[in-house]
This record gives sequence, C-alpha cells and structure tokens, in this order.
Amino acid sequence: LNQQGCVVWITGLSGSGKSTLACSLGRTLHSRGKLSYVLDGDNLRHGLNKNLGFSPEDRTENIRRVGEVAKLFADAGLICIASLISPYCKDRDACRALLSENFFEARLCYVFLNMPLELCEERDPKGLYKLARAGKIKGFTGIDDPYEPPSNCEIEITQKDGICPTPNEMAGQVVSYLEDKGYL
Ligand code: GGZ
Repeated sequence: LNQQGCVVWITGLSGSGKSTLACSLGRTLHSRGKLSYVLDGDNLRHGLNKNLGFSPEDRTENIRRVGEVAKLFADAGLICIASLISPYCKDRDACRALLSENFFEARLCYVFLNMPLELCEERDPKGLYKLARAGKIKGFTGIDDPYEPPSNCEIEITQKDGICPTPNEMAGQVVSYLEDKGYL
C-alpha cells in the first residue's frame, strides 16, 4: 500500500456540483479509514484568500496558493480534495507541475465535472448566474469570463442520457482511480 498522499482536484463551473462531490468523497474516504481534507474555493475566499477577487490575476493567485497548500497536505500523507472552478489551463498546468516535482508521476488527479452551463444556470443555488446575466456581477465564469475545459484530466464526469450521476457514484469513480494508482 502506498502511504503517499495526493491531491484530487475538482474543476468545473459554479453549480456543477464540485462541493457536493468533495463532501461525498471526503465521507467515503473517512469510512475507509483514510484521512482527507477538503479545500473549497468558496470557503477559502473567507480566510486564506480573502484579499483575492475574480480578476484573471487574482484567480491565478488563488489557484497557486491552494496548489501550494494542497501540496503540503499531500506531503503529510493525506488525500487533499481541492474544489475550485480553476477555469484557466495554465493555472491547472502549474499545479500539476508543482505536484510532480521530485516524483515520477504527478500526485494530482484532475476531476473535470463537465456539466452543461444550462444545468448549472438552472440550479443557480446562490442566484449568482441571475445576477451575472443582469450585469450585476462582472466576469462571471461561463457568462463573461471563460472556462477552459481540461484536455488532460484524469477523470471526466458527465451526464448520461441527460441524467447526472449521484454524488456517491461520482465519489466511487474517484475511489476506483485512487485504488488503481495505489493511493488507497
Ligand atoms: C465565478 C464566482 C464569481 C465570479 C463569485 N466567477 O458556486 P459558488 O459561487 O459557491 O462558487 C463560486 C466561487 C468561485 O470561487 P473559486 O475560488 O472556486 O474560483 S476560481 O477557481 O475561479 O478562482 C461562486 C462564487 O465564488 N463567485 N463571483 N465572478 N464564481
């Protein structure tokens, strides 16, 4: 068994279900006796990243900081679950490089929660899409700021026949990957 920690990094639009998956995965790992810790973009913006907004530069700094913290958790042997929109390829690539330093394989598993914008916008749990459409929030991801889909993610989760997998099913997909790689 590999005692090495790693990072499961969930990327996708606001409302795609990142936090829900992070929470479900954390519970599943806990039930298997594996320590994990969730770094949630929205939560961290109240503390560690409270001085950052949503300009491209601030998002880049947001991702960089979370990547560094995630690396510390992985170094300590935990499975760190990061859930951030992380919309830009170059920022995700930088995290991958950071987690690969001194390792044969990146200790990073990108999970692309690929849900249609229409679905995320319909869910709109915090009413932010509505505000963005009304022009009251500028630079909202998917509306007037880009989401660059990953071309090199380890796991992609999509709807099948218009049906979303449940949080448990999604977590199961990640757990299988972690087992294959020897992290579990
Ligand atoms: C995107 C925004 C924005 C803008 C506020 N664009 O669904 P939420 O509400 O709870 O999570 C989103 C969160 C995004 O923070 P991240 O740290 O994950 O973003 S990034 O990775 O791009 O740095 C959303 C809310 O903040 N939110 N304004 N303009 N999401």
